[in-house]
Amino acid sequence: MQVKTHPKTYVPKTDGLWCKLGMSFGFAGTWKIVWKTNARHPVDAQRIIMNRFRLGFGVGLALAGASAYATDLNLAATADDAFTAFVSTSANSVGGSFASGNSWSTTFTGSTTLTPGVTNYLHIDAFDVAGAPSMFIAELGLSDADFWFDNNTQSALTGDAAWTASTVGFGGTATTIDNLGANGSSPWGSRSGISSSASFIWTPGTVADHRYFTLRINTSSVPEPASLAVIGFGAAILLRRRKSSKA
Ligand SMILES: [Ca+2]
Repeated sequence: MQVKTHPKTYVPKTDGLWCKLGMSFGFAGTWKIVWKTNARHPVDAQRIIMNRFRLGFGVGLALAGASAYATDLNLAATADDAFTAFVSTSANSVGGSFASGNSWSTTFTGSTTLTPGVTNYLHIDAFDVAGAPSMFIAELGLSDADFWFDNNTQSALTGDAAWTASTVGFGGTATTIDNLGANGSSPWGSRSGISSSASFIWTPGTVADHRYFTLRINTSSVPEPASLAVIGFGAAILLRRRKSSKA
């Protein structure tokens, strides 16, 4: 284990995680405490930051923004004939769109930042414009381990068992999903930029109907960065009170 010797570096004896605190000065005399840590999980980050306070580093904590916790969802997809991708914090509501495409021979990409601390849902509205055949195919990735798909990894493909589908709407009555073959199979051939293990999928029903595909994205429930900052300020006030009551 590499032991950091920087005086402002907190080194727990057990797991090698460290946290560095410093000050950042802004306009009109404003300032904030900024921090850097090798902890990959927010719970670990919170623990070592709180340890700093217990060590007597009694100042207010203002996190340098929610970016430290941001997890991005990346999508590469196409449909015969068109799709729009949304991300939502509800299985039943559509959420905000972040990617779309309307030409099956082109792979469309998009990325969006997930809402931390809650389950997110990827919703796909796929629809046929020009008649049979019809399909949707996609490869998904998550930028870090704060979120995971039902297969407990940061990667997902169409054809995975975790997808649900409806012809009514998101969260509507579920329907079966037809697996039309792996990427590369006829009539669409190999769609570039999408894993060869991804499958072309659709559902039974009238061709012209919209298909509503959903994939759940899981996370552990953790305090939001804003709550962490409040906890930090609370700890600082407690430390000040203890000091002044001793004096
Ligand atoms: Ca079609």
